Amino acid sequence: MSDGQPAPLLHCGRHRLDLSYPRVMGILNVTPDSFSDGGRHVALDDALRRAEQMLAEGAAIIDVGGESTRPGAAPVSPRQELDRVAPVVEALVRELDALVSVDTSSPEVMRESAALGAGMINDVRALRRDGALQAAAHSGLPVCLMHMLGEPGDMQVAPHYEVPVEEAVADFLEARVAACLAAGLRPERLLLDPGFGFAKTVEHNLRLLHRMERLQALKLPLLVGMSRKSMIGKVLERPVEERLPGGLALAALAVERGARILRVHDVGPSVDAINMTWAVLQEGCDS
Ligand code: 7PJ
Repeated sequence: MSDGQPAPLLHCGRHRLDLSYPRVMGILNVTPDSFSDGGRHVALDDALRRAEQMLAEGAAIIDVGGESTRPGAAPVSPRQELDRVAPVVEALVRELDALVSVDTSSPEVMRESAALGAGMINDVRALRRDGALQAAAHSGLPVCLMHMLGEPGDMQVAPHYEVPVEEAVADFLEARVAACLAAGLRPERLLLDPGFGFAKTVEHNLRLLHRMERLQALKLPLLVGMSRKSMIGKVLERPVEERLPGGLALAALAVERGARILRVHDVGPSVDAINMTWAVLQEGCDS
Protein backbone atom coordinates (compact mmCIF):
# COMPACT_ATOMS: atom_id res chain seq x y z
CA MET A 1 0.00 0.00 0.00
CA SER A 2 1.05 3.54 -0.68
CA ASP A 3 1.09 4.86 2.87
CA GLY A 4 2.72 1.96 4.67
CA GLN A 5 -0.33 1.31 6.84
CA PRO A 6 -1.00 -2.15 8.31
CA ALA A 7 -3.12 -4.96 6.84
CA PRO A 8 -6.54 -3.46 6.53
CA LEU A 9 -9.23 -5.97 7.51
CA LEU A 10 -10.50 -5.24 11.00
CA HIS A 11 -12.38 -8.00 12.86
CA CYS A 12 -15.32 -6.37 14.63
CA GLY A 13 -17.33 -9.21 16.17
CA ARG A 14 -19.53 -10.64 13.38
CA HIS A 15 -18.50 -7.84 11.03
CA ARG A 16 -15.35 -7.35 8.97
CA LEU A 17 -14.34 -3.77 8.23
CA ASP A 18 -12.21 -3.22 5.14
CA LEU A 19 -9.82 -0.37 5.87
CA SER A 20 -7.97 -0.50 2.56
CA TYR A 21 -9.80 2.77 1.84
CA PRO A 22 -11.13 5.49 4.17
CA ARG A 23 -14.45 4.82 5.89
CA VAL A 24 -17.02 6.95 7.65
CA MET A 25 -18.26 6.52 11.22
CA GLY A 26 -21.61 8.24 11.79
CA ILE A 27 -22.17 9.87 15.19
CA LEU A 28 -25.29 8.88 17.12
CA ASN A 29 -25.53 10.74 20.41
CA VAL A 30 -28.00 9.30 22.88
CA THR A 31 -27.60 11.87 25.62
CA PRO A 32 -31.00 13.13 26.88
CA ASP A 33 -30.73 16.41 24.96
CA SER A 34 -30.03 14.75 21.59
CA PHE A 35 -33.49 13.41 20.77
CA SER A 36 -37.09 14.43 21.20
CA ASP A 37 -38.22 13.95 24.79
CA GLY A 38 -41.42 12.09 23.98
CA GLY A 39 -40.40 9.15 26.16
CA ARG A 40 -38.13 6.15 25.77
CA HIS A 41 -39.92 4.53 22.88
CA VAL A 42 -39.96 7.64 20.73
CA ALA A 43 -36.31 8.32 21.48
CA LEU A 44 -35.33 4.79 20.48
CA ASP A 45 -37.31 5.07 17.28
CA ASP A 46 -35.66 8.39 16.43
CA ALA A 47 -32.23 6.90 17.07
CA LEU A 48 -32.97 3.95 14.80
CA ARG A 49 -34.21 6.14 11.99
CA ARG A 50 -31.21 8.42 12.26
CA ALA A 51 -28.86 5.41 12.14
CA GLU A 52 -30.71 3.96 9.17
CA GLN A 53 -30.31 7.24 7.32
CA MET A 54 -26.57 7.39 8.08
CA LEU A 55 -26.10 3.81 6.83
CA ALA A 56 -28.01 4.65 3.64
CA GLU A 57 -25.70 7.63 3.14
CA GLY A 58 -22.67 5.34 3.33
CA ALA A 59 -21.62 5.11 6.98
CA ALA A 60 -19.68 1.91 7.69
CA ILE A 61 -19.97 2.25 11.47
CA ILE A 62 -22.48 3.85 13.85
CA ASP A 63 -20.83 5.33 16.95
CA VAL A 64 -23.26 5.35 19.88
CA GLY A 65 -22.41 7.66 22.77
CA GLY A 66 -24.27 8.18 26.04
CA GLU A 67 -21.74 10.38 27.81
CA SER A 68 -21.29 13.98 26.74
CA THR A 69 -17.54 14.59 26.47
CA ARG A 70 -17.90 18.17 25.30
CA PRO A 71 -15.59 20.62 27.12
CA GLY A 72 -17.01 21.29 30.58
CA ALA A 73 -19.55 18.44 30.47
CA ALA A 74 -20.69 16.88 33.75
CA PRO A 75 -19.85 13.20 34.41
CA VAL A 76 -22.53 10.47 34.21
CA SER A 77 -22.66 7.20 36.16
CA PRO A 78 -22.10 3.89 34.34
CA ARG A 79 -25.71 2.97 35.21
CA GLN A 80 -27.11 6.12 33.53
CA GLU A 81 -24.83 5.62 30.55
CA LEU A 82 -25.87 2.00 30.18
CA ASP A 83 -29.58 2.90 30.40
CA ARG A 84 -29.09 5.28 27.48
CA VAL A 85 -26.78 3.17 25.34
CA ALA A 86 -27.87 -0.47 25.78
CA PRO A 87 -31.36 -0.27 24.18
CA VAL A 88 -29.92 1.58 21.18
CA VAL A 89 -27.02 -0.84 20.68
CA GLU A 90 -29.40 -3.77 20.92
CA ALA A 91 -31.85 -2.28 18.42
CA LEU A 92 -29.15 -1.27 15.92
CA VAL A 93 -27.69 -4.77 16.00
CA ARG A 94 -31.01 -6.60 15.88
CA GLU A 95 -32.96 -4.45 13.43
CA LEU A 96 -30.25 -3.03 11.17
CA ASP A 97 -27.40 -5.55 11.62
CA ALA A 98 -25.21 -2.46 11.93
CA LEU A 99 -21.55 -2.37 12.90
CA VAL A 100 -21.92 -0.46 16.15
CA SER A 101 -19.12 1.20 18.02
CA VAL A 102 -19.69 2.38 21.58
CA ASP A 103 -18.19 5.69 22.65
CA THR A 104 -17.49 4.88 26.31
CA SER A 105 -14.81 4.79 28.99
CA SER A 106 -16.79 2.61 31.37
CA PRO A 107 -15.88 -1.09 31.71
CA GLU A 108 -19.50 -1.95 32.54
CA VAL A 109 -20.73 -0.31 29.34
CA MET A 110 -17.99 -2.05 27.32
CA ARG A 111 -18.93 -5.47 28.70
CA GLU A 112 -22.66 -5.08 28.27
CA SER A 113 -22.36 -3.56 24.78
CA ALA A 114 -20.11 -6.40 23.63
CA ALA A 115 -22.68 -8.90 24.93
CA LEU A 116 -25.39 -7.08 22.97
CA GLY A 117 -23.43 -7.39 19.72
CA ALA A 118 -21.44 -4.14 19.45
CA GLY A 119 -18.44 -4.44 17.13
CA MET A 120 -16.02 -1.81 18.39
CA ILE A 121 -15.05 0.19 21.49
CA ASN A 122 -14.25 3.89 21.12
CA ASP A 123 -12.69 5.27 24.30
CA VAL A 124 -11.73 8.95 24.53
CA ARG A 125 -9.79 8.01 27.72
CA ALA A 126 -7.82 5.27 25.94
CA LEU A 127 -8.75 2.53 28.47
CA ARG A 128 -7.32 4.44 31.47
CA ARG A 129 -10.31 3.86 33.79
CA ASP A 130 -9.96 1.08 36.35
CA GLY A 131 -10.96 -2.23 34.77
CA ALA A 132 -11.24 -0.84 31.22
CA LEU A 133 -8.17 -2.63 29.84
CA GLN A 134 -9.48 -5.94 31.16
CA ALA A 135 -13.04 -5.37 29.90
CA ALA A 136 -11.78 -4.43 26.43
CA ALA A 137 -9.37 -7.38 26.29
CA HIS A 138 -12.13 -9.77 27.32
CA SER A 139 -14.51 -8.41 24.66
CA GLY A 140 -12.07 -9.29 21.86
CA LEU A 141 -13.33 -6.19 19.99
CA PRO A 142 -11.21 -3.56 18.28
CA VAL A 143 -10.55 -0.48 20.40
CA CYS A 144 -9.92 3.10 19.35
CA LEU A 145 -7.44 4.74 21.74
CA MET A 146 -7.76 8.54 21.79
CA HIS A 147 -5.40 11.17 23.15
CA MET A 148 -6.70 13.51 25.85
CA LEU A 149 -5.09 15.13 28.89
CA GLY A 150 -7.19 15.52 32.02
CA GLU A 151 -10.96 15.06 31.94
CA PRO A 152 -13.65 16.73 29.82
CA GLY A 153 -14.50 18.93 32.83
CA ASP A 154 -11.08 20.60 32.94
CA MET A 155 -9.23 19.71 29.75
CA GLN A 156 -9.71 23.07 28.02
CA VAL A 157 -8.67 25.23 31.00
CA ALA A 158 -5.10 25.82 29.77
CA PRO A 159 -3.86 23.10 27.44
CA HIS A 160 -0.06 23.13 27.45
CA TYR A 161 2.58 20.76 26.06
CA GLU A 162 6.31 20.69 26.86
CA VAL A 163 7.15 19.17 23.47
CA PRO A 164 5.55 19.71 20.03
CA VAL A 165 1.94 18.57 20.29
CA GLU A 166 2.31 15.81 17.68
CA GLU A 167 5.22 14.34 19.69
CA ALA A 168 3.25 14.49 22.93
CA VAL A 169 0.30 12.77 21.26
CA ALA A 170 2.49 10.10 19.63
CA ASP A 171 4.29 9.38 22.94
CA PHE A 172 1.00 9.11 24.82
CA LEU A 173 -0.55 6.78 22.25
CA GLU A 174 2.58 4.64 22.10
CA ALA A 175 2.44 4.19 25.89
CA ARG A 176 -1.26 3.28 25.73
CA VAL A 177 -0.57 0.72 23.00
CA ALA A 178 2.09 -0.82 25.26
CA ALA A 179 -0.40 -0.96 28.15
CA CYS A 180 -2.96 -2.62 25.88
CA LEU A 181 -0.53 -5.25 24.63
CA ALA A 182 0.54 -5.99 28.21
CA ALA A 183 -3.15 -6.51 29.11
CA GLY A 184 -3.56 -9.03 26.28
CA LEU A 185 -5.22 -6.89 23.59
CA ARG A 186 -4.17 -7.86 20.09
CA PRO A 187 -2.23 -5.27 18.09
CA GLU A 188 -4.35 -5.91 14.99
CA ARG A 189 -7.42 -4.77 16.96
CA LEU A 190 -6.07 -1.32 17.92
CA LEU A 191 -6.80 2.04 16.29
CA LEU A 192 -5.36 5.43 17.22
CA ASP A 193 -6.94 8.88 17.38
CA PRO A 194 -5.12 12.19 18.02
CA GLY A 195 -8.17 13.55 19.85
CA PHE A 196 -8.90 16.82 18.06
CA GLY A 197 -10.48 19.30 20.45
CA PHE A 198 -9.51 17.37 23.58
CA ALA A 199 -7.11 19.40 25.74
CA LYS A 200 -5.90 21.35 22.72
CA THR A 201 -5.93 24.97 21.58
CA VAL A 202 -6.96 25.78 18.03
CA GLU A 203 -3.26 26.13 17.17
CA HIS A 204 -2.56 22.67 18.63
CA ASN A 205 -5.39 21.19 16.56
CA LEU A 206 -4.24 22.79 13.31
CA ARG A 207 -0.64 21.77 13.88
CA LEU A 208 -1.64 18.23 14.82
CA LEU A 209 -3.59 17.79 11.61
CA HIS A 210 -0.79 19.32 9.56
CA ARG A 211 1.74 16.92 11.13
CA MET A 212 -0.51 13.89 11.38
CA GLU A 213 1.90 11.82 9.31
CA ARG A 214 3.97 11.60 12.50
CA LEU A 215 1.31 9.25 13.89
CA GLN A 216 1.60 6.93 10.90
CA ALA A 217 4.95 5.88 12.36
CA LEU A 218 2.96 3.94 15.00
CA LYS A 219 1.68 1.66 12.20
CA LEU A 220 -1.92 1.44 13.36
CA PRO A 221 -5.05 2.67 11.54
CA LEU A 222 -5.91 6.28 12.35
CA LEU A 223 -9.39 7.50 13.26
CA VAL A 224 -10.14 11.23 13.48
CA GLY A 225 -13.07 13.31 14.66
CA MET A 226 -13.23 16.99 13.73
CA SER A 227 -16.87 17.25 12.62
CA ARG A 228 -18.50 20.54 13.77
CA LYS A 229 -15.76 21.10 16.36
CA SER A 230 -14.77 24.49 17.69
CA MET A 231 -11.49 24.52 15.74
CA ILE A 232 -13.69 25.13 12.67
CA GLY A 233 -15.81 27.65 14.53
CA LYS A 234 -12.76 29.59 15.66
CA VAL A 235 -10.96 29.73 12.32
CA LEU A 236 -14.05 30.52 10.23
CA GLU A 237 -16.11 32.29 12.91
CA ARG A 238 -19.08 30.00 12.24
CA PRO A 239 -21.71 28.70 14.64
CA VAL A 240 -22.02 24.93 14.96
CA GLU A 241 -24.74 24.60 12.28
CA GLU A 242 -22.53 26.31 9.66
CA ARG A 243 -19.36 24.23 10.02
CA LEU A 244 -19.89 21.58 7.34
CA PRO A 245 -17.75 23.13 4.55
CA GLY A 246 -14.89 23.63 7.01
CA GLY A 247 -15.32 20.08 8.25
CA LEU A 248 -15.19 18.65 4.72
CA ALA A 249 -11.91 20.47 4.07
CA LEU A 250 -10.48 18.98 7.27
CA ALA A 251 -11.75 15.50 6.36
CA ALA A 252 -10.02 15.67 2.96
CA LEU A 253 -6.76 16.76 4.56
CA ALA A 254 -7.02 14.02 7.19
CA VAL A 255 -7.46 11.37 4.48
CA GLU A 256 -4.45 12.76 2.65
CA ARG A 257 -2.47 12.42 5.89
CA GLY A 258 -3.46 8.80 6.45
CA ALA A 259 -6.80 8.78 8.33
CA ARG A 260 -8.79 5.59 7.65
CA ILE A 261 -11.92 6.29 9.71
CA LEU A 262 -13.61 9.69 9.89
CA ARG A 263 -16.06 10.24 12.72
CA VAL A 264 -18.70 12.68 11.43
CA HIS A 265 -22.23 14.00 11.90
CA ASP A 266 -22.92 14.72 8.19
CA VAL A 267 -22.39 11.33 6.60
CA GLY A 268 -23.48 11.84 2.96
CA PRO A 269 -21.38 14.95 2.25
CA SER A 270 -18.41 13.46 4.13
CA VAL A 271 -18.52 10.22 2.11
CA ASP A 272 -18.38 12.24 -1.12
CA ALA A 273 -15.55 14.48 0.08
CA ILE A 274 -13.53 11.49 1.25
CA ASN A 275 -14.13 9.37 -1.85
CA MET A 276 -13.17 12.29 -4.09
CA THR A 277 -9.97 12.83 -2.11
CA TRP A 278 -9.20 9.12 -2.23
CA ALA A 279 -9.69 8.96 -6.00
CA VAL A 280 -7.02 11.62 -6.46
CA LEU A 281 -4.63 9.90 -4.04
CA GLN A 282 -5.06 6.54 -5.78
CA GLU A 283 -4.10 8.06 -9.09
CA GLY A 284 -0.65 8.77 -7.69
CA CYS A 285 -0.15 5.14 -6.63
CA ASP A 286 0.10 3.26 -9.93
CA SER A 287 2.68 5.32 -11.77
C1 7PJ B 1 -14.30 12.21 19.49
C2 7PJ B 1 -14.83 11.04 20.01
C3 7PJ B 1 -13.11 12.14 18.68
C4 7PJ B 1 -13.17 9.76 19.03
C5 7PJ B 1 -16.04 12.71 20.65
C6 7PJ B 1 -17.60 15.67 19.61
C7 7PJ B 1 -17.09 15.31 20.96
N1 7PJ B 1 -14.28 9.81 19.79
N2 7PJ B 1 -15.92 11.37 20.75
N3 7PJ B 1 -12.60 10.89 18.49
N4 7PJ B 1 -15.08 13.25 19.87
N5 7PJ B 1 -12.59 8.58 18.79
O1 7PJ B 1 -17.96 14.83 18.78
O2 7PJ B 1 -17.68 16.92 19.37
O3 7PJ B 1 -12.55 13.13 18.19
S1 7PJ B 1 -17.30 13.60 21.45
